Amino acid sequence: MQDGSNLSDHILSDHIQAECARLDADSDFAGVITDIAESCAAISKLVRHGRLAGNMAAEHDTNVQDETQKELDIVSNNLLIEHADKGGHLIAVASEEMADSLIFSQDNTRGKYLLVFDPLDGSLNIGINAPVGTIFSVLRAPEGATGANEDFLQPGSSQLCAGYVLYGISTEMVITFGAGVAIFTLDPDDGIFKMTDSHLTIAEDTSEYAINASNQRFWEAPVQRYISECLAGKDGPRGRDFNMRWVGAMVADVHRVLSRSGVFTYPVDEKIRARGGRLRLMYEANPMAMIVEQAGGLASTGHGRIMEIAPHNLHQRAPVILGSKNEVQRLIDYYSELDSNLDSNLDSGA
Ligand code: FBP
Repeated sequence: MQDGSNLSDHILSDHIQAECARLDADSDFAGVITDIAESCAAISKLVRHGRLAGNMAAEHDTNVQDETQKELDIVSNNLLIEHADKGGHLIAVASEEMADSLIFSQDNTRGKYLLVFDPLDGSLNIGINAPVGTIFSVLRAPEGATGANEDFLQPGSSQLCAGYVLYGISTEMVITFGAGVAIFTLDPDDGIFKMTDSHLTIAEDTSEYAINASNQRFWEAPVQRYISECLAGKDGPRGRDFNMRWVGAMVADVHRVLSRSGVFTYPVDEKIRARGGRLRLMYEANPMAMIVEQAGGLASTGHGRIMEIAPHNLHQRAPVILGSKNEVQRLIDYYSELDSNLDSNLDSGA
């Protein structure tokens, strides 16, 4: 730090104040982020207690995505809502776990912001004591907003702030306000998020990728080509060996990409084409895309920038390819080649 203090002397609340001043944002905006941090510290405490806190992997009903909710999904969702409601800085929240937005105020007495989140990403990891996370995105409410679902349907490029909290070996918040990415580690001794990286950047090149390879038979041609070239290693066209990792929680997989470079992909494939992809646009793809772009990486569907998708549904899904610039660009190029071959075939009537 310029003043000679340690990086970890810079705590999250200082950072929020500094970013609010830079953005000329009001105190409600600071309040929104503070409430998220408090909720995530509470979720972290529960996660750290593991089975001592009860059976957090116990199954409940299915959510709007037709996915079984776990106890920790519901508890995390409730914690985020309770803190947001008590804080009083939001018009409404929307969540993976709720079909529709939850409106706190229709009379604009509660700030001008909307919060959308995946309260507990990577739910299947709960039962195996593996990393999980929370992903969030803060939007400005449009003029005349009531907090209804439609108010949230803004492209990722409109996000004011995006972040995630990884409940891993330590609890870390990775956050961007649109001018770089910072990491704050939760100090278990005093419960304060302290800065541990002020300017996270993703290396442009990488030899590591992440994909659920069990879907291989459903992949589109550009993905088949990219992965087969990686698998061919030194003997193939890439001339070097690649490594593969898959944690099965987007937060943990993207965190690895941010920490040591890589490409994370959940592309659309034949199995999930009708749904538009696997990962949710508003509270998974968009916030992660903003973080990755702010760290110098790329985030694409293969056909365009994730953050330029015009959403039509709170829970819509999107193909995701993100991470180290040069590798993501290579995959985009493979998609472009396929698209232009299809175009020229159509032109020639083939
Ligand atoms: P949840 O938010 O329901 O947990 O699902 C999202 C997710 O777990 C991502 O975090 C992860 O990247 C992906 O699903 C894993 O998918 P798969 O089941 O194909 O491994």
